[in-house]
Amino acid sequence: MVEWTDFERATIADIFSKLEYEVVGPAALSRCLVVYPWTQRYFGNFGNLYNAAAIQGNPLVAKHGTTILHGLDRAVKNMDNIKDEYAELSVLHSEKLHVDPDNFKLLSDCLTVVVAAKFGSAFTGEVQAAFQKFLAVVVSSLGKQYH
Ligand code: HNI
Repeated sequence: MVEWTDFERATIADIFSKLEYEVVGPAALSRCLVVYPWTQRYFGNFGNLYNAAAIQGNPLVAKHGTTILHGLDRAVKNMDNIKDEYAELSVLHSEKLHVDPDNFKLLSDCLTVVVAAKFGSAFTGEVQAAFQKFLAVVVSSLGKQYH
């Protein structure tokens, strides 16, 4: 059971309330596919992922990036029970999609970069610490089915 301080709860709620999911989700997923090209292997049915421009302009990448942000929103709304909230998604990613769980961390780091760029100086060390903690719980919960 993860303990959250009032500051952490308020910070996570504040960050997500200011994110445009249909902008940030596609930006984070595109960045992950560009920076860590082996993650492209799971999206073989997404068409053209030939280079960074193709990835950034790919409508299926954009749609799926938005889906991922909505997936994260479920954790934001249920911070005291993220593991149960993600039980089904963890099974899906491990048993059906066979996504290597190391990739959850890579995607979450790309999301941090995108969020940091958006918030600029407001993304202080304390804010980042809260955000990283939240993402670490998400990554661990999504990976639960693997261990
Ligand atoms: Ni992920 C489908 C959430 C990381 C590959 N993923 C989903 C769906 C959600 C989701 C929600 C839709 C499920 C459904 O249709 O019922 N994924 C998340 C979250 C994270 C994450 C919250 C981490 C922050 N997924 C990843 C990573 C990869 C990944 C890192 C691969 C590198 N996900 C997939 C694939 C699908 C998927 C592949 C199916 C996509 C499709 O539409 O075919």
